Amino acid sequence: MKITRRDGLKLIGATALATVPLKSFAGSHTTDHVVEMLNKDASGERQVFNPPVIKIAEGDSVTFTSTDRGHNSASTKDMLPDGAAEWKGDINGNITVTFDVPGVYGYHCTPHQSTGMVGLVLVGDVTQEQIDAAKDVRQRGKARSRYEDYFAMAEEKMG
Ligand SMILES: [Cu+2]
Repeated sequence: MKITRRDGLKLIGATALATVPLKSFAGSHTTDHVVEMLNKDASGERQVFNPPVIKIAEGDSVTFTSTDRGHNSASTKDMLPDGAAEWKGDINGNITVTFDVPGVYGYHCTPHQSTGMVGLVLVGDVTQEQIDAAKDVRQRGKARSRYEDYFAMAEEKMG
């Protein structure tokens, strides 16, 4: 009963999409956002992060969840703000990344980067210069066309 099982996983993913407010020791409020790693999204796009572009506040975190198996989340070289830490999750593993440095972050799934499994995290008040710098990074295969869409989405979120 493969379909039933898959529907069950989708439901779990939908529940996990709710944002969870966290309280830091300093008493300021930060939020943990959820990005799912999917074999296929609701519109039929294969090997995607959902949502692929997310705008968060400085100090917030993102949990990349292994809703479907076979994926990970890893920061992409040259698509990080100066001073920001790289990350690389395990395949099939969830990873929570805290974003303390504002700017534009590009990331990918290690086995599916060339098939377009990439995404953007926008932290704080992102500038056009920061988006342009991320656009200048060379992309291969389907990541190139996906990023064209994603940068357009990023620019909408910026304005
Ligand atoms: Cu993947």
